[in-house]
Amino acid sequence: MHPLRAHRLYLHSKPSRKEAQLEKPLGAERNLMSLKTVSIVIPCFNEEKTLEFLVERVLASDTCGLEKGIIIVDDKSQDSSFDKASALSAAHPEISVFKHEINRGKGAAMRTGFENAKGDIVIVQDADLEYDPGEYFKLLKPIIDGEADVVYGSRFRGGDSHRVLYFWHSIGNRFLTLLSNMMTDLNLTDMETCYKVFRRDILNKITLTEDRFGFDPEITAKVSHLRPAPRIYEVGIRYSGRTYEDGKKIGWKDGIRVVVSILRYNLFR
Ligand SMILES: Nc1nc2c(ncn2[C@@H]2O[C@H](COP(=O)(O)OP(=O)(O)OP(=O)(O)O)[C@@H](O)[C@H]2O)c(=O)[nH]1
Ligand SMILES: [Mg+2]
Repeated sequence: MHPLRAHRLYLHSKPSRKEAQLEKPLGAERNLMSLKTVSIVIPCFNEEKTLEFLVERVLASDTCGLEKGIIIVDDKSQDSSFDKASALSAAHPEISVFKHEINRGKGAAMRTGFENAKGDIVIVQDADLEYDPGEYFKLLKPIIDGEADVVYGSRFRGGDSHRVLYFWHSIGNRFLTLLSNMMTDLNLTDMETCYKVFRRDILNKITLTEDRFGFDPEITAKVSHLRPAPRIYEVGIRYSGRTYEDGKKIGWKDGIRVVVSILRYNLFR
């Protein structure tokens, strides 16, 4: 923090009117009055190693004063994920757990989560530890400030730290984002990011059908085709990618499904 600014905070904790306007764009207060709650939807498939730790971080996260509701959707895990999710829910009333009777994929888990999410804003949160809930405040800010309706957290923008991992995987990600951008005419840098944040009213306008990893291109395409067009923002986020030994599951076949979804939801609608 700038030394002068610290001095001001110490001497006069209340900022001048002009400073307050600089920090908060017009509309921020109006938005905070209408936006009270945030739902964090966590799709979970065999994540017993990370689920509890991840949920602890979600519980501790700064959501800019919005009340949190956490929805865990267990996608017929074969490990102890569901039991762990149930224990978390018993200990914390803000956590609800839903269970699929057969494994249906991330997209289907997200549909179950969205149907049960009551928040004014909805955040997608994977159950592994690749993304950091400590960044919610950054992702929420453009919506609370009244500037954005949708925010994507980009692993390829900004100066935050990223674990250095698979080269071809990152080329694949950039290719999928490029193809999606060519069809949607958006200049996203990371269409495949887990961190996608929506105002509830935007989600209400779209119907999702993809069961697996076609979820990301489908939701991106459908949001981009809405009229009036929602205001989409990106913020740079940290990323701590996991290795296949750590439990990474996504593979080249999922990439093909993503290509099919990009073409399908942009060209045939
Ligand atoms: N792989 C997979 N994940 C699922 C499924 N259903 C729900 N999920 C959850 O969806 C989220 C994303 O899955 P990940 O396998 O982490 O996918 P990813 O982050 O794109 O790829 P990784 O690099 O493998 O982490 C995780 O929280 C999973 O637990 C499923 O059927 N398969
Ligand atoms: Mg992951």
